[in-house]
Amino acid sequence: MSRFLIISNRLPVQINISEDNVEVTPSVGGLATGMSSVTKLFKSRWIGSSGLDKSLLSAQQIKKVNLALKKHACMDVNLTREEVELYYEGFSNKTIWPLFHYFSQFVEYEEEQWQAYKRVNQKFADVIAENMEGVDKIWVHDYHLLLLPKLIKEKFPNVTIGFFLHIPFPSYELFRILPWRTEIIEGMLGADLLGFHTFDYERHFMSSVRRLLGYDINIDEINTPKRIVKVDNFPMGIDYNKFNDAALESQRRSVRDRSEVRKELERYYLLYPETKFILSIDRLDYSKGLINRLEAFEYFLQEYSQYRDKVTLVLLAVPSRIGVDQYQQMKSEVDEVVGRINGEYSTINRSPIWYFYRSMPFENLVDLYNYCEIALITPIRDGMNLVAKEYIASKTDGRGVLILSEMAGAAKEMSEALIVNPNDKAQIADAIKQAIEMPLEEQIERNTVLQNRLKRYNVEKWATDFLNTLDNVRQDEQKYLAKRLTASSKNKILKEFEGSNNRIFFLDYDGTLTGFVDNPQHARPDKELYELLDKLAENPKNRVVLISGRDKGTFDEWFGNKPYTLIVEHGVWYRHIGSSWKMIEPLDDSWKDSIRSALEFYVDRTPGSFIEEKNYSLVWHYRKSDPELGHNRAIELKDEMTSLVANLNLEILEGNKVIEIKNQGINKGQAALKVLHAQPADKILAIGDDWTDEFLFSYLPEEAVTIKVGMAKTVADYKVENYEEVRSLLQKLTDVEV
Ligand code: GDG
Repeated sequence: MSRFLIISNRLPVQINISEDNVEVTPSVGGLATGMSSVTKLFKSRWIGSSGLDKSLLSAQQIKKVNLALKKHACMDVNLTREEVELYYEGFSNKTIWPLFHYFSQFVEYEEEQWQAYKRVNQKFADVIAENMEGVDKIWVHDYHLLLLPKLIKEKFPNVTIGFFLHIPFPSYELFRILPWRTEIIEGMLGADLLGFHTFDYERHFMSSVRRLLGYDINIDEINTPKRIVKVDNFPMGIDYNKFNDAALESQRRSVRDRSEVRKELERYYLLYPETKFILSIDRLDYSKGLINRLEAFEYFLQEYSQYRDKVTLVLLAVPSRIGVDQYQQMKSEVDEVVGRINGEYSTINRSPIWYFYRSMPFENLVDLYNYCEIALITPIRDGMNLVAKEYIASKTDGRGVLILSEMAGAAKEMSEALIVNPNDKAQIADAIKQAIEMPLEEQIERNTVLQNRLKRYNVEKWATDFLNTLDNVRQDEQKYLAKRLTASSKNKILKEFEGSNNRIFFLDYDGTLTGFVDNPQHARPDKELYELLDKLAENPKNRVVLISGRDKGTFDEWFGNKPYTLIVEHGVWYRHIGSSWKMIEPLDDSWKDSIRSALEFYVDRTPGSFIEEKNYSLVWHYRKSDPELGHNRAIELKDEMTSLVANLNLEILEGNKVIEIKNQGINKGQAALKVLHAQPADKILAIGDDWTDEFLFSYLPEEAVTIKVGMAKTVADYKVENYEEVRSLLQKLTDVEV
C-alpha cells in the first residue's frame, strides 16, 4: 500500500489539555471530512501545526500530546510564538491573504516576515523529510505553504506532489506588486499538479507564470525546463449528507429536545408569523464584506419601508485572526454599524439585526441554515465559500433563497441563486425584496437544481477527483521518466554506434545545439559547438546533417565552409558538402505577397513581433512581444489563416514562439528520408526540440535512435533536458572508436 502525506498549516484536530490529561478529537471541517474519505484508501499521515505553544507545556505533557497525535496519524510541526507571529499572522495573513483577495491597501511588505515564512516552509519540509519512508504522494494545502512544493521536490524528485489553493489567485496586475512574486510562483511549480477552485484563478496563475517565467503553456500544462506541471480547477464541495441529515434530524426532534436557537426562532415566529429571517454567517474578515452587507441591509430598510417590521437579519460573525490589526478594527466597525441600524430601526418589541460575535456548535449552525428563509452571503472576494453550499444542503423541503456575491468562487457553480455585486447596495436591496416575494415553487425549482449538483460533486468527489488526476500525472511522469536518457541508455547507444562504419546524425539547431535567445540573429554557433561538430564530422564513418527551419543565407554564413550536409527551411533546401543549394522538390512562392500583408497586420498590432522571410516560407516571430499578447495573437493568426492557407496549398507550422507559413508536404522528415535514400546509413541518430522535429522522428526508419530535447510530449525514443545534455552526448560520440 502506498503512503500518502497531507500537509496543511493546521492539523485537523482539537487538543484539550488539563493537567495530566490530553484529549485529541478530530475536527469536523470541510477539508478534514473530504480527506477522511481518501485517507481510507491509503495509509496516510497528516502533517501540520497543532497550534499549541509548547513552551507553556511540561516535557511530560508534550510527550502525551505527541503520542495522542500519533494515534490520529498526525505529526506536529512545532512553531514558536515568534514564528506564529511572523509567518502566520504576519506574511500569510498580512501579505498574502489581503493581496490574493485584492485588498492591496492592507498588504504589508516586511522582509522579516518573508524570511520567517521561508523558514517555516523549510521547517515543514524538514518534518516531511523525516516522515518520507514509503511515501509516494503528498498533498499540500493552501497559501501558508506556497514555497513547500519546491522544497519537497528538490529533496525528493520522485515523489508526486499535489497542491491546492483554497483562496483566489489574483490577476497578474495584483500579484506582480509582490517583491517575492517569482520565488512564490517557483515554489508552487515544485508541485506536479496545482489545483484551484475556479478556472479564473487557474487562468490568473497561468498568466503570472507566462509573464514572470516565460514558460510555454499548453492549455492546462506548463512546460518548465525540468518537468511538465499540470494545472486544473477542482471546485471544492461539502459533505452534503452531513448537513441534510442533520437538518432532518433536528426537525424530527420533539420540541423539548430542540436546540435553544431553534426554539428561539420558532417562538419568535409564533409571535410574528410574517417575519422572514435573513441569515448571514462568516468569519469576521474584511474579505467577507460584512460592512457592505450591513449597509445594503440598511438601504433595504430605507427603500422598502413596507418590510421594516417583517425582516430580521441574523448576523453570525465568527471571531477570526484577532491578533491582526485590521480584524480588530473591523470588529469595532461592525459593532458600530449594527448599533446604528438597530438604533434607527428597532421598536420596543423587535430589532432588525440579531448580532452574534461567537462561533456556534454544529447543530445550531444547521438549525440556522434550515430555519432561515433567506441567506445573504456577499463576500467582496472569496475563494469558494462553503457556507453558501451548506445553506442549500440544509434546506430539506427545498424552500429558501440564497443571495450570493458574484465574487465568491461558489457563484460559478450556483447560478440558480440570486447573484449580486457585493458593492451594489441597490442591487442587494432589490435581491432581498425579490427573495421575500419569490413564490415557493420557484424557490424549490432553483434549489432542486442546486441540491442535485451539490450532492453529486460533494467533498468526497472533490478529493478523489484531485487525487485521481494526481495519479494520472504520476503515470505520465513515469512515462516521461521511462524516456529519460539515462547513463545506461547512453552507453547502449554508444555501444551500438561503435560497431558501425556508416553513421548519420540529423541535428536540429535552435534549442537543440544552442539555447534560445531573444533575437534569432544572436544565436550564432559558439567556438565549443564548432569544435564539437567538426570533430564529429572529421570521422569518415560519420555524416553530420544540420536540419533546421532557418534560411539558407544564415546557414551559409555560419556553416558554409563546414563539412556538414545542411537542410534548411524545414526541408525546402539541402546542400551537400562542397556543392550548391538544391531544392528537395520544386516549389512555388507566388503566394507570399498575399500572406505577407496579412502577417504585417499582426506585426502592427503586436509590438516586438516581426516577420522573417525565407525563400519558401514566411515566419512571424513573437518571442520578444508581451508573452500573453503574443500567445493570443498567435491563436488569432492561426484562426484567420486556416482557410487561406488551405486554398493556397500551404500549411501552418507552429514552433517555439513562431508561426511559420509554408508550402504543404515539406517537412524535416521527408527531407531526411531523401538524404538517406541517396546514401543509406546503418546507424541513425536524430535530435530535435520543436514539434517540427516530430516529423523527423516519425519518418525515420524504426531502428533510428531519436531524442527529444525538453519535456513536451514526443514520439522520440528518449528525452534530454537541454542543449547542454545534447552536446555532452555528442562529445561522447566523437570519442567512439574510429
Ligand atoms: C477558506 C476560503 C473556501 C462558520 N461558522 C461556524 C462554522 N463555520 C464553518 C462553516 C464552513 C466554514 O466554517 C467556513 O468556510 P468558508 O468556505 O465559508 O470560508 P473560509 O473559512 O474563509 O475558508 C474559502 C474555503 O477555505 C475552503 O476551500 O471556501 O473561500 O476563504 O464550513 O460551516 N462552523 C461551526 N460554527 C460556526 O459558528 N461549527
